[in-house]
Amino acid sequence: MSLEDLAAHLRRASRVTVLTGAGISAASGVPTFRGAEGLWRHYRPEDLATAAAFHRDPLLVWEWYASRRAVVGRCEPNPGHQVLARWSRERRCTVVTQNVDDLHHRAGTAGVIRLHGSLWELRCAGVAVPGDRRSRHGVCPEEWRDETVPFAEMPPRCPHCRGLARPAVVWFGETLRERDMRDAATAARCDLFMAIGTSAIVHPAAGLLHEAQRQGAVTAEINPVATPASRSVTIAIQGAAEDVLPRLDLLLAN
Ligand code: BV8
Repeated sequence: MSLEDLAAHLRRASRVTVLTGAGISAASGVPTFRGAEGLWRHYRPEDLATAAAFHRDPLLVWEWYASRRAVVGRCEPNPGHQVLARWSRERRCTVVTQNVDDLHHRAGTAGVIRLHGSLWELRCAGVAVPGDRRSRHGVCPEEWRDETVPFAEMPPRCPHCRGLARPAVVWFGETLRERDMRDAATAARCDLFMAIGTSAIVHPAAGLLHEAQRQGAVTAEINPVATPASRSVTIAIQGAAEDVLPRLDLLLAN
């Protein structure tokens, strides 16, 4: 199955859903998770992106998030983001992302469903800062956006109770926000489901492709390498998102 076949399905489809992972931001300079560049100070992401790691050493976890914010803050959306942004505005597709870099937003993508939160949003961790009697836990704001790099203070504090703040992301072992899961399940009821730049390993996000397939959708994958999903999709395009999406867009224009 070729890129032309995928373009044909795109032309015919009325409901298209795209699930993106770290691979779509690779060309922007955002390190992916798996593979050597995913490691930080010899920690695997799964070691740091957990509530247990945060309670064990909140400063270490915040230093990791601060280093990712510093990197992502210097990155710009790439042609892959830009094509999906225009398609979303033309109501040609719904974008569901696992990424916390907000590059889809910065590309102007309409109606992005963020499954795992954002590096640029914080919330109260509901715990006092160790040894700081001033900090107490009250009725704190749900979440707030903070794009300052570097932070004024480390670890960042809840502006309301001066307790610890935490990144407003979904950590391993934490459930996704019900609203996001519901919106993603609705989006999986589509004619064409495309998985772009994801290793299709992390659940429940990886399950969405099988959910869409189960409901009769044609499925496609864009990834330079094979993933656990490659054998089950209708069309597997081995290539980089920042190259394949503009070519696909051109085919659609003809
Ligand atoms: C949960 C936010 C209820 C934080 C993230 C079922 C089976 C097995 C395990 C589980 C299961 N259900 C639950 C689990 C446990 C766990 C899980 O899935 N573990 C994995 C490791 C096996 N899931 C959870 O804990 C979820 N919560 O289920 O709660 C529950 C609780 C307890 C027990 C049971 C149930 C929460 C998951 C969310 C975790 N948070 N991020 C942060 O970012 O700091 S996940 C994080 O990692 C990312 O958001 C993303 O989702 C994932 C990384 O995956 P990818 O984005 O795909 O990136 P990766 O680097 O892996 O791959 C990049 C791909 O791009 C590669 O294939 C590469 O070839 C390709 N590529 C590279 N360059 C390009 C490219 N493609 C295109 N173009 C290019 N240029």
